[in-house]
This record gives sequence, structure tokens and C-alpha cells, in this order.
Amino acid sequence: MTAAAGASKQGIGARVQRKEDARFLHGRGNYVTDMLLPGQREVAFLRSPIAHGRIVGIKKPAGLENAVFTRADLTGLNPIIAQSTIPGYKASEHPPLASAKVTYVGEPVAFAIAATRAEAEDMLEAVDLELEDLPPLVDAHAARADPSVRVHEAWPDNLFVTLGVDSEYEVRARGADIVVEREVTLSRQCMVPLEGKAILAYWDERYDQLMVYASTQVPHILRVGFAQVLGLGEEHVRVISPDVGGGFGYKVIVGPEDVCVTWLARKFHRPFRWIEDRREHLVAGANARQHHYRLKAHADKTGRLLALDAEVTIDGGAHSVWPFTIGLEPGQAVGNLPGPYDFRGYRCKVHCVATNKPGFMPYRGVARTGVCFAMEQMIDAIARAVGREPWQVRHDNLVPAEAMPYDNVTKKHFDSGDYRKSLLMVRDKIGFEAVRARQAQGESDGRLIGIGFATYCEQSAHGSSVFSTWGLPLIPGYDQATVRLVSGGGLEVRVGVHSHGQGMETTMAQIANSVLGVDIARIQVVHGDTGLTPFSTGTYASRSIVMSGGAVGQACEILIPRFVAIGAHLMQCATSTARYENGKVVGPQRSVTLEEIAAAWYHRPDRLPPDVDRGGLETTIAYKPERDTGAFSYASHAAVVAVDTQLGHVEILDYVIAEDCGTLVNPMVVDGQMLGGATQGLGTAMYEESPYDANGQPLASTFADYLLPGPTEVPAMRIFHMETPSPYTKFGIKGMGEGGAIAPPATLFNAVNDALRPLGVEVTETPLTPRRLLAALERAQR
Ligand code: MCN
Ligand code: SMO
Repeated sequence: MTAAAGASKQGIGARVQRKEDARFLHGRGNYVTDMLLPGQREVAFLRSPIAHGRIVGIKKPAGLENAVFTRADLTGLNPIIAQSTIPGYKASEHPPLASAKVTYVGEPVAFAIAATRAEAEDMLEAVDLELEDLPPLVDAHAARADPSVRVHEAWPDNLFVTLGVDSEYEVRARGADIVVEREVTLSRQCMVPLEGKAILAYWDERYDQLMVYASTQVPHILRVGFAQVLGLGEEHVRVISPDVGGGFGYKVIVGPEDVCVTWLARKFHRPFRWIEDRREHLVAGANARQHHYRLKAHADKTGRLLALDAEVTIDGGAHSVWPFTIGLEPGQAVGNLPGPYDFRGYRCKVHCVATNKPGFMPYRGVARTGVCFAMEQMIDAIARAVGREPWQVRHDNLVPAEAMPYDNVTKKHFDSGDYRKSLLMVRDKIGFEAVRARQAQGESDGRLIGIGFATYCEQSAHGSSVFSTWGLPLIPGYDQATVRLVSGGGLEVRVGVHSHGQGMETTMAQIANSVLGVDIARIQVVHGDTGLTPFSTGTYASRSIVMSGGAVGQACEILIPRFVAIGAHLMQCATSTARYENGKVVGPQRSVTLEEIAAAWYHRPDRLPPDVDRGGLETTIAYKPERDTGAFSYASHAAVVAVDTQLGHVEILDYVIAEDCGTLVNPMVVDGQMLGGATQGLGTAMYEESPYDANGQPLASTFADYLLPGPTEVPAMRIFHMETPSPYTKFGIKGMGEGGAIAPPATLFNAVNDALRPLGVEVTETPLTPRRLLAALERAQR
């Protein structure tokens, strides 16, 4: 079934405005920071000032013994250990408070509680923390090479895990005409959602329940985690994720601060809250992206790729997060490096190294931003080596539409699409020939023009079989939805995923509208509350609209025969002569509305026959796609840049995206997702960096040093859609929430390197600051 099914003005495919925007744009959102409960106490954390050291002693200030807490106070907690089933993976505990040693700057070692955050911070000033320095591990290559100093002393080395694959590499490489080698690097960065992490917990005496309000993408996972850590039955835990100001992967885990706050609530039976501030986020939150690649590609003389060899080093930081584990990042890197390309020789080794920095977290795109950056630069390098246009070589290597569905060299099952068409589309939309002509002519201001392309595919909504190969302790399977026709004729849609910017209060309603024809103004989407919604692992991996959206569609369909049975009775006609149509049951003579059906069921059951379906006017149903290997959305990006070789400045003159996420539920929402994601990708490419000095001190701890792209940096991107339905998902929908963030670094670096070509120099390290660009130009002149 495709978009045509929802031919209505509000259904699948319609560009309806987001229902949630009324409250967001008028400042009526409700975030954890807005909440105030009687007797609420604020929590502040004392954090390690050094990257690596032994804790010799922690002395609480006199008189504050009951207001300041250290690890020794936290009795009755089970450890948070992100176990993984990946062979050779070493599990590490992520302690709620450090006790024996500290392993990164910002690691929590104590906390204080007070009426205000400021008072709690003052109390921590008086804590006497005695540390004995250990040598900090700051560089992943060095930490791997020399295990004499170790982040986790019980380990023999500093490796979380090494993953490897070799698929016909040697034999395929043998036939090559050319070999190109490159080294590319992505710097460390943070996720920086508008709202940081936040948690408020108290004990609800009436339900005998730990009540948690948390800024999270995954309320049901948090519930599982808190129950495990605190040793509670899950029925004694309820997690509500209210409005959340962005997650981007940062809010899919149970963090040390979360554990401390829930412990307090349980112990003292009163409300406690912690709000992450920006400095805590930038210093101690979590990191992403820092990958290093050594690559060797073998191709024929037309540039057809035959074999690829790669060694990848990921600086995983000190701890593996629960439940996603650090295994996710190397697992995705090894599996996704081959990108959307058709070749058969592949050898790859990924080392995920422990260092004295905050742990890695999945960040929009996860490893795919890194692998796309690496692979797409290789495609351009091959093109240069064989003297063809990069788009041509890219085109010829992309899996052709005729080959779909296609199993690639790492056994990824590409379900559908025309990758080549998306590339040709951006080539044409950006006016490739005209750019080349302009380039040949030269700029009057002396700047160098360049054009760059990148193509990727994004495995979205992947299920159990994929996550189990990444070794996670919690594996997604079915997602559920509850749909209920309420008294009065409105519809309630309950899903276990959470919308924190994706617009799902609108798009889930659009799916229900497509099936049932109910006006979306009368559809209430309930999400983010374990007490009100069916279980789902939550919102991540661009899975929600495929999984929960599929469940919503299916649940709506299940209700139709029930409506028809009641409607037929009200019209006194045979059920077989009645049909459902756009919010009405239509019989031979007349029709009845959903309002009338709801009124009959809820208020006048005395008039209904005994054989009406006892399921009533609601149902909960579990859904997963016919194949759980993922729906692959994809896109090509193209950019034109002007490079100022004097100032090291890059201006983006044009940016075009052609994307395909199968059936579009709401093209306007997809545009928004693409723009937001691509802006984050632009940050990775040009601005964002969290550098560390030789002592492991973070050098970007405020927005003065950590640069984000602002309105003046983001170009007017032009987005075009293709629509190839997935054969495996309901309505043919593919997920796409991460995709925008994957391709910009690759696209922009390819464009800049195209501009720099006459100078015989390439840039290969993110972010492309003026300093990095000028340093590369200097190298070229030597
Ligand atoms: N959509 C659509 N048609 C499609 C595919 C998607 O209309 N064919 C719409 C969906 O209806 C939904 C949105 O696009 O409203 C994203 O859907 P989906 O691809 O299913 O992604 P998820 O809802 O599972 O969101 C998670 C994804 C991830 S993993 C990250 S990271 C990310 C992202 O979403 N974090 C975000 N986008 C974000 N957007 C905002 N504003 N904030 C975040 O934290
Ligand atoms: S990084 Mo997105 O939450 O999978």
C-alpha cells in the first residue's frame, strides 16, 4: 500500500502543519525544568577535576553529612554494566559515583542536595577530595599500543573490543589496475541538544511507585534500567518523558546522575531533581564521532571498486553506556563502511579503544557519519586516480536499481531504491556543468570554487536480528500501539516511542487518519509514559514511524470490523451490506458516524445486541516489518563551495539533497528532519570539536570554544524527494530521522578538495576550521 491509500488531506503524504507546534511556539511546552513539586530538592554533582587518578580520600564538610553523598552512602544499588554478547567484548561498570578511581574529567564523585542548585553547589565547594594522579590516556592510538597504563585495571589492555571481517579481500584486490590510500580523521564532539539531560524523581505513596520524570527518548528502557539498578519490580517504577528539547541519541541511556536521583527518591520518599547545565554537558556528558581511518582501495581503470581494506580506530572514552554499549559504534562501522556500493572484496578491522574521556554515545547517524566521510573521500580519490569525474565513478559503483533487493558485502539487505537516480538528481539540480564552467573561468575575488557529492544509505527501523549482532542487552522486537475510539467520537493513539522534535504527534495521527478518516484535530497521540503506553524500546535508530506507525495502522484496521458491526446494528442492516468509509459506516440506506457508534457502545449498551465484539472500541497490537533487517532510506548530497585560500574560510554557495525514505508520511516533517540533521552534519564538518590537552583536560567547555553552526552559517538547502516504498514495511515507509547528519562532512570535504585540486592538496580531518585549512595549504607550498 502506498501514499495513495491516504488520499485524504490529512493522511499519509499530506504536508499538514505540526499539531505540537502550537504549544512549542507559544512557550507552553512542559519540560522537567518547568516542574516544581512540594518539598523538591535540587541535586548538584561534584566532578573529577582530573582525567585519571586514584581517589585517596573524600571528606564531607562538617555539618553537611546528611546533605552530601559519596559512593559509600549509596547502599543497595546493583551495578550498571553494559554487557554485550560480541565475542571478546570487555564489559565495564559505569559507576553512579566514582569510588576507587576517576577515569575522566567530569566523572561524578559526590553529590549534594539543597533547596536550590546554587546552595548544593556551594556545599560541594567544601568537600575535600584527595586524588593521586595517574598518567592520563588521551590518544587512542597510544592507549592501544601501550597497555602499561590502563583505564580499567582488570583488563589486559585498553580495548573495549576489536571487530574484524575479511570477505574475499586478497582475491578481489589482485585484479586491480590502481590502488589509492588515504587516512581520514573525525574529531571528538558532543551532541548538544537544546535541552540537556534532566530528571525529577519522587515516590508516589498511593501507587507505591517510583515516579520519574526524565528528559529521555526511551521511557520504557529507563523503567527497565531503574528497576534493575534499584532492585525494584518494574510495576513499582513509572517513567514519564514529558516535552524533551532534543535527544539526538544522547538520551537513550541510564546515566550515573539518573541512578543517584532515583536512589534519593526511593530512600527519602521526596522529590529530587537534577538538571544538566551546558558546561556539564560539554565536559562530562558524552562524546561522539571520533574515528580514525586508514584506507586502501583497489579499482579497475574506469574506477570500479574491487576491494577495500580499512583499519578503523575509535576513541571510545572511559565507559560503555547501558544498554546500548560501546559495541554499537564499532559494529556499525565495520558493517556500514562499504556504503551503498556494489563490490565484493572487503577487509576491515575496527579497534574500539578506552581512553580517559567521557564515554561514547550513539549520536544521530551513529558510526555512519564517520564511514560515509571515509568512503566518500575514497570514491573521489579513485576518480582522481583514474581521471574521471567523481560523480561518474560514484554512479558506476552505486548498487543499481535493477539489482534490488541487494545483499551487500557485509550482508546488509538493501530493500529497494534507485541510488543512482538520487545522484543524477543532485548533479542536475546543482547545475554541475555550469559549476565546472564557472570553475574554469575563475573567480574575480580569487577564491577557488569546488563541487562535491556524497551518497549514503541509512539502515532504519532495523530489528532483533541486527541489534543482536551488535550484542546489546536489550533488543528491540515488536512495537505496540493502542488505538481507542473514545466516548464522543475522538481517537486516542498510544505508542511507547517518544517524540522529542520529530513531530510524531502529527505523523502518528496522519497514519490513523489514513486508515480511519478521523480528523487529526480529534486524534490524541499519547506517548512517553510507561503508565499510559504499551511497551516499546523507544525512539532511536530512525525506527519510530516504521515500527510504532505500523502498529498504529494495524490497530486502526482491526477496529474497522467492530465499527461496522455496531454501525450495521444501528442502521438495522446486515453487517455484510455495510462498509467503513472515512469516519462513517455506510449502509444501503444511510450511514452512521463514529460519534454515534461511540455513543452506542459507551452510553446505550442496552440497545446493542449480545454478539457485538467484546474487545470494545479499542485494541492493542504488536507490529514488526515482514523482514527485520531494516528499511534502507538513502540520499545524495551535493555542495558548491568557495574557498578563500588567504583566510582559510569556506563559503557554501549551494547545497542540494535528493532523498528517498519510501512512502512519505509528511513531506514537510521529512524536510525539517533533513534540514536539522544536515545542520548537525555541517557542525561536524566545519565547526564542532571537543579537543583535549595532553593532561586529558577538555578545552571546549562553553559555547565560546565549542562552536555550533548558527543561522548565518547554515545555507539555504534545497531538498528533493523520491519515493520508493519498502517492500517490507506497512505503507512502504522507511525511517530517515538520522540521515541528514550522515552526508554533509563527506560532501563538504569533497567539495573543498575539488576546489583545492589545482594546489595539489587535500583536507581530511574534521572540523575544517580556518586553521586546519591554512595548515594544509602551507604543507602544499613546502
Ligand atoms: N517521517 C515521515 N515519513 C517517512 C519517514 C519519517 O514523515 N517516510 C517522519 C516521521 O513521521 C517522524 C520523523 O519523520 O515524524 C522521524 O521519523 P523516523 O525516521 O521514524 O525517526 P524516529 O522518529 O525514530 O526519530 C529518531 C531519529 C533519531 S535516531 C535521531 S538521533 C534524531 C532524529 O530522529 N533525533 C532528533 N531526529 C530528531 N529530530 C529532532 N527534532 N530532535 C531529535 O532529538
Ligand atoms: S543516534 Mo538516534 O537516537 O539512533
